[in-house]
Amino acid sequence: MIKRIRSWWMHKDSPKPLDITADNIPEHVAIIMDGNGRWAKRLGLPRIVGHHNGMKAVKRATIAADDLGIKYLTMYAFSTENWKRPKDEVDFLMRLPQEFLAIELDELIERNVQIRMMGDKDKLPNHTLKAMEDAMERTAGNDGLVLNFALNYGGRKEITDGMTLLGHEIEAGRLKAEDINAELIEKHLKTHGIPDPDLLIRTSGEMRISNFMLWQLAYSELWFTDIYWPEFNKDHLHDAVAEYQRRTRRYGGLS
Ligand code: V0D
Repeated sequence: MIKRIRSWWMHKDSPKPLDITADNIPEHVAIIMDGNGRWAKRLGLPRIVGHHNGMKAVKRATIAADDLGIKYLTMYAFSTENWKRPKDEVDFLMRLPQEFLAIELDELIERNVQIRMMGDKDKLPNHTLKAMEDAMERTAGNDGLVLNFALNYGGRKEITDGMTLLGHEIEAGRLKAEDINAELIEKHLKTHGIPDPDLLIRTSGEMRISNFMLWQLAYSELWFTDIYWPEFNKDHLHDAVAEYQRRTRRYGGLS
């Protein structure tokens, strides 16, 4: 007998019982939030309107993930390559964390969410960093959903920086090359303490990893959709999780 999560039956805006079971919810979902600019262009709007509506989709995805019992949600908000965009657009993007937190932080705290950031803090404007550090501090004692923003993040840079740290430890005589293993490498990545993503979602039709969590996605299920990120809502997350469960269904309790 397949057990379903009560809240899905009872939710008044959920028209039909969902094809999701409570026993195999992905612990960590990572999302490449692609298609904000294309969504805006299709509507004849400036790109920044797409980014702004993308921010609203971040909120929807966070609430939907929390309601499903997902423990870690990692969102690719800004890549190490995004600095190449026009200065006006970068400046606008760098104000979104403050704006998001000003609107949403209280509700996220009520939900016991922990806000974290993964990426290089150098190059981020002070106002961006301050808003995020304040939110991280205020939510550090929470033990609910971990909402992890990848910001000024790149997978190769993450691995390169980790290898530099290991190199320094060898130079200092604290480590032998033979002692390097996967566990030690993981400890030197920006995700240390966070399990690998079970499920990667990418919107907007591209079917690439694009330098996101290269090490951590080694065994993740990948789910792609043509919809643009600003259109993303809980039904899309439910579709992704339902597909994840179809792929990983464990009959008879053996993995
Ligand atoms: C634009 C789509 C939320 C992707 C989502 C600076 C591109 C909307 C945040 C955010 C961005 C980051 C940290 C935080 C709270 C919120 C965000 C950026 C871009 C890059 F603590 N949305 N969002 N950050 N976009």
